[in-house]
Amino acid sequence: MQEKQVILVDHNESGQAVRGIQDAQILEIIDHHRLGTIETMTPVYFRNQPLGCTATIIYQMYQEQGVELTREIAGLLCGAIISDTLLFRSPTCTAIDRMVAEKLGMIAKIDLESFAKEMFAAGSNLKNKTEEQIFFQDYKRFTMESLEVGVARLVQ
Ligand SMILES: [Mn+2]
Repeated sequence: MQEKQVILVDHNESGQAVRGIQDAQILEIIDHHRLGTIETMTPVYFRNQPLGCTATIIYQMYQEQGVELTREIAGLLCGAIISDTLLFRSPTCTAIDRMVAEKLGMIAKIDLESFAKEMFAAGSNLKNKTEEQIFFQDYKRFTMESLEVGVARLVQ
């Protein structure tokens, strides 16, 4: 059977990847997190930049390839930057993230402040969610030496 070919985006830890990742062929990794535990069988295209959001890297790749962004894609990438950087307030946010989000906001024709407010309100709405759903909402697994560690947090 032909192995599935995957590109890991926004993560590089095997514990955070989709189930069955050990049987897949990883073609590329595009990420902004610390280096984790992924091992590959072959050399891969690996792009890791210390920015506030992977969407900022994706925007750069669009620019490098000379591909125009549609309004929809610009809106999605902009939303990702706002979410990851908590509207530029997270300590990992850089001036590049901010500049890119502003450009994307212009293409998508959205006002960043009000868009962010709506997004955060929707994201922190716990109505109709079970305790389990709330707990695992932002759950991430990390491998530290021989330990498997899970971190869950609730951003309010
Ligand atoms: Mn991210």
